[in-house]
Amino acid sequence: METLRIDGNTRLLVMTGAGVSAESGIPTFRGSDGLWENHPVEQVASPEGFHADPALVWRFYSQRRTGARPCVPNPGHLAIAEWEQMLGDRFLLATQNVDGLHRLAGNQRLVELHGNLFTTRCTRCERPPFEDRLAYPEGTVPLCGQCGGRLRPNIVWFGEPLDSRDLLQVGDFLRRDDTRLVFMAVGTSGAVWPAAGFVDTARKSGGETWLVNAEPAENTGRFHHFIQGRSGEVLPKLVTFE
Ligand code: BJW
Ligand code: ZN
Repeated sequence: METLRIDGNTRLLVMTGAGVSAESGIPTFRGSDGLWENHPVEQVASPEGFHADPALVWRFYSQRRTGARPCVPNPGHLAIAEWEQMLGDRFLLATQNVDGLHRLAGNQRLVELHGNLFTTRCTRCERPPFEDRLAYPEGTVPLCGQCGGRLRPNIVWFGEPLDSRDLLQVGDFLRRDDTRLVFMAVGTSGAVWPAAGFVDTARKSGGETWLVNAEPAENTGRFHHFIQGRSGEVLPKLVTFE
């Protein structure tokens, strides 16, 4: 297997997707049929879906919370946490995952692009998102204790913009010109934007690009290096620090 050499003049942006948590027991999105109880994912992960049937959407997220709660980081997460320890401010992790496992593994220089499964926010008032690990009873929609409005999962759904501060942080890191840039995508199908386009921004900044994935992704051709395999097996052996 190829190895990635990182010296004192290199910065590393890692971008992860559902595949990195698969070995922790969390199902991926497009691996099987992309359906949840016969509903297309877009129906339960979109503002239109929430508007049409908020109780159904809360049932979906309550199940996801119950499924993810007992899961723990796997060797792939732990390797990425170690890279942050080695690199400090020459490291950034942008994840599409909402399961919180990177933080549990120890990553702190972390951007959660699509939100977090264990936080909730109000659809009506400006109250900031708050921690919420509850699975709500079937058929119910929780209401805000401060304004009575409907609460919703703090997740970025299809058609919703990502937080501009998050995108700025990623963009700034990619465009820094003080060090050599390496961009690595792990466990992601490359189907969902804007994360699928980070590889192009990295290349425009002169970065070297790596993909680690169980199968070829939609944008494999955009990467300089593709390592096919499970992230829990590949990542612990991939990087050598010089
Ligand atoms: C392993 C493995 C192992 C398995 N080891 N590998 C064209 C251009 C640009 C944008 C668009 C476009 N068409 C449509 C859009 C917009 C849309 C989009 O991208 N749609 C595509 C589907 C076409 N994007 C959006 O809507 C985003 N917002 C946006 O663009 O806003 C613009 C805007 C601006 C101003 C105003 C308004 C709007 C938002 C996207 C939010 C995505 N949210 C989701 C759902 C959250 C629900 C939830 O979690 O509950 O996030 S979608 C779903 O996909 C989830 C994931 O984070 C995301 C990515 O999936 P991921 O991680 O890639 O998982 P999989 O399952 O697809 O792939 C796993 C991979 O791992 C596989 O390849 C396996 O082989 C591999 N693997 N085991 C290593 N052990
Ligand atoms: Zn409120």
